[in-house]
This record gives sequence, C-alpha cells and structure tokens, in this order.
Amino acid sequence: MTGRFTRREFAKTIGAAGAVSGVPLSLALGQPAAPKPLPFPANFLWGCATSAYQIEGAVAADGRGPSNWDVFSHTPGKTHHGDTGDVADDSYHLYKEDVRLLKDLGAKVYRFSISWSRIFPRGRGKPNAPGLAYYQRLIDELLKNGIEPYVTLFHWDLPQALAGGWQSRDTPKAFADYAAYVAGKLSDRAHHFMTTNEVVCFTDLSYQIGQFAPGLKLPAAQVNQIRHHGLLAHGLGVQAIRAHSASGTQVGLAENPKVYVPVIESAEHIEAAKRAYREENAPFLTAVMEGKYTDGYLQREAANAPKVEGDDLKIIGSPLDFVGLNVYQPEYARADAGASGYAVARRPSSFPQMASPWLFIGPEVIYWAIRHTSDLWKPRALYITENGCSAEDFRQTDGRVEDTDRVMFLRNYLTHLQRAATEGYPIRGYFLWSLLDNFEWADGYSKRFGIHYVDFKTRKRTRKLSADWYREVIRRNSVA
Ligand code: GBH
Repeated sequence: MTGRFTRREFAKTIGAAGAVSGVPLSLALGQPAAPKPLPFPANFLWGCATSAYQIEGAVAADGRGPSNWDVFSHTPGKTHHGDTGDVADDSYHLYKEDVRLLKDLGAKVYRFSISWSRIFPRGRGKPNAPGLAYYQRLIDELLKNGIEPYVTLFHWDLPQALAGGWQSRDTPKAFADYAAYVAGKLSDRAHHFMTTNEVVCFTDLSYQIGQFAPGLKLPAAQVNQIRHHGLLAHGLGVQAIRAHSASGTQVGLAENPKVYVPVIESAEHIEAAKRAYREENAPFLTAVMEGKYTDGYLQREAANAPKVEGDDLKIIGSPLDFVGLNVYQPEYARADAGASGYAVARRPSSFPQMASPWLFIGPEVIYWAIRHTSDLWKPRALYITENGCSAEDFRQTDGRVEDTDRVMFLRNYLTHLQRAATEGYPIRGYFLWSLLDNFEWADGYSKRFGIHYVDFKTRKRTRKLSADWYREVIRRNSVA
C-alpha cells in the first residue's frame, strides 16, 4: 500500500532506530529502564475539536437566525435541566481566549464548525455579512497563532426556517449553496473543509429515536429517506466546495461509524470484524466510500429502502481528500458460520464506561477504526476528528481539576493510535474532543468533555490535568 512504511523505515523517521533494535543499556546493567517512548511520525497534527452550537452562545448576535437546536432546547423536557445553548461557553465573544488555550497546548490544528444560520439566517437566500465576519476573525486569530483551521460546515444546528428539515430533498440543495458560499469566502485562509458531522446523529437520533432536534419518531421508510438526504447533502457539498474554493482545498467529512474490534486478534476474527464494519455502516460511511448501498442493506430494508434518483449515489460517492473518524466506544465482532460471516458480541453489563452511559472504554477501537477504513477503502488520508470522554470533574479547594480518569482514557486510546501510525496507515492527525466543557446536546451541561473546565456561571476557563498531560504529548510528539 502506498504511503505505508516498514517498522525500520518508520523508526528512522523518528530517529529511534537504536531503541527498536537493541537491548537498552540500562536493562543490560540491571537498572530500571527509562519509559519507552511511543513516538508519532514527524508532522503529526495534534489539535482539539468543538462545534458551533455547543460553545458559541450569542444566539441572537449580529443577525443570526434560529436553528432547530434553539427551538428543541427551549422545548420543555427535551434537554437535561432545560439547558440551552443560548450562552454556552460564549466563545463567540471569548474566541481569542480560546485560541490562546489552543496556543498554550501547542496545538497545530483546530476543528470547529460554522453555524449555518449565522451565514444564512433563513437557511438560504441573502447571506448575512456579520455572521461570516465572525469566522473570518476566528480563522485570522488561529493563523496568527500558527494554528491551521479545519472547518466543519454542518454539526447538527440546522436553520429552523428550512421547512421539513432533513425530510425535504430541498435541504441538501440548500446545504450545497451554503457550502459553496462559505468555501468561496473562507478558502483563501482555510484549506480543510468537512461537509457533515455524524450523519446518523442528525438523521436516526433526530428523526427516529427523537433524542436530538427536531425530536421526531418516524417509521423506517421515512428515516431511510432522511438518511439518504443527509448523504446527498454531503455529496453535493463536496462538489460545491470543489467548484467554489481555492485550488488545493482539501475536502472530507467526519463520521462516527460503529467500529468492530475483533474479539481475538486472529485472521478469522479480524476478517469478521472488517465485514461487520462495512455492513453495519452500510447506510452511512460505506455508502459514502463506495457510492452504493450494499446488497445486505437493501435486502434488510426491502420496501423501506431509500428512493434514489438519477446520479444520487455517484454524488454521494464523490472522491474525498480525507476521511475523518470520530471514535469513542468499541463494538465487538467474531467470526460466524452464517452468510454474513460475522456475529456481533453483546457487551456484559460490567463493561467499564466513562461518565456518559454510552461511553464504554475500549482503547483499541481507535486502531481498528483506522485499520478497517484503510483496508476496505484505501483513503488518501485519515484523521481522528474526535476522541475524548466525559468525566465527573470537580474543582478542588485550590481550584485544581485533577481528571486522572480522563488522562487514563486518553493515554490508552493514544497508545493504540500510535500503533496505527507505526504500522504506516495514513493517519495524519488527531483532534481531541473537546477543548472546553460545553453544551452536550440532550445532556445539557451535565456531562463535561473538556480538557479545560468551564464555570458555566462565570464562563471562566481552568486548565485540567488532562490539558497539562496533552501539552506534554504534543511537545514530545509521543504518548507520555
Ligand atoms: C459526538 O457524538 C459529537 O460529534 C459531539 O458533538 C459530542 O459532543 C461528542 O461526540 C460527545 O458526545 O444516549 O445511548 O442513545 C458522539 C456520538 C451520539 C454518542 C449519541 C452518544 C447517544 C447514545 N453520540 N449517542 S444513547
């Protein structure tokens, strides 16, 4: 595979050939060995991720129009405690402080999203110049500090004015117009754009489970059509960005596929886990990477399968410059004699988890996300566009937040990320979710994912232990 290198070549690039080949002198002398560094390739891109509605606040500033999440969070009973994103971290006003936090970490990249309704308050039509100007200021501030922006165009906050939301086939078209406009205006200074974040979340969770805006519970046929519209928005968005951006602009998306870890790392279970990964993500990442729906998906959905028009699937499968993977909890698969070749293993109730009840801890999931994606589809470049965890952080009397559990979580996941990099998979960077505690959607402010603590009364940011630890990882370019 191109771009993959042998262990020896990799060791050379990181200048650690000696440590790889021989027995360390300290061991030979019977002394305790220095911790073995787990180095990353030179130029590995370390950063943090956030999203607009979760951090910006300022929902009525400078002509921003309402989004589905404003409406949803203000509907009684929809979010924890009735929390809303009205103020959140107030990053709209405090963005310079937040760029400073990134700078202090030594971050090289920052992934943030754009609030569509700041740019087009009614989803389409006349653009709102002050909304765009905010993102120009933010990007200029990042560049001034040597931090490269990675822009997500849609992280779930849909302009409320778009009738029917993702049920309408007009919404993907409106998205393409928005993407074209933003890429045209920002690609002079931003070189990486992601279309959508986690299609399953703004389709299934929003229109089938009802946990996210707009909170509907529709039947399968409609949900499959909504998924299709989500994918179509991505594909039309890729084409729109390419047509309207400066040359050299890199286009991708951020997806959260279900990632299957082989129950045992043996050839048969690895093969089974890879098959599970392809088939279980058939309505989402697989469709994007292959430009088709798998036979398995179409058979399973039968009469409920999405109605596909003209070139839809070709558009959905538009070639990408990079694939972004948001990786949190593991799934497990084993080989099985049935037609699919795999079976999904059920998690025991004792499976360890972080503060969010869904966030099961399985560090090796980050390795398999990269390996399955690479082995199946050979993408040009990969990023981990999100990884991190919630924890029950508390401030000690001296103000410290010692989130040792988050450090444990991150250290273990990064160890497996390092394995993927060492084996030569085209993994270019890592975005830690998240820079700051923020509005965790339906969980409101009850779940903290930040490496900086935010006091939601004063908006004061405080470094957590995990921020100190992450700074050290970045400085050494090695898991510390
Ligand atoms: C990402 O979603 C999002 O991109 C980001 O905005 C978010 O803040 C972050 O992760 C942390 O959650 O309650 O059992 O029904 C991750 C995908 C989808 C995982 C919703 C949790 C709820 C599972 N999330 N899911 S459950």
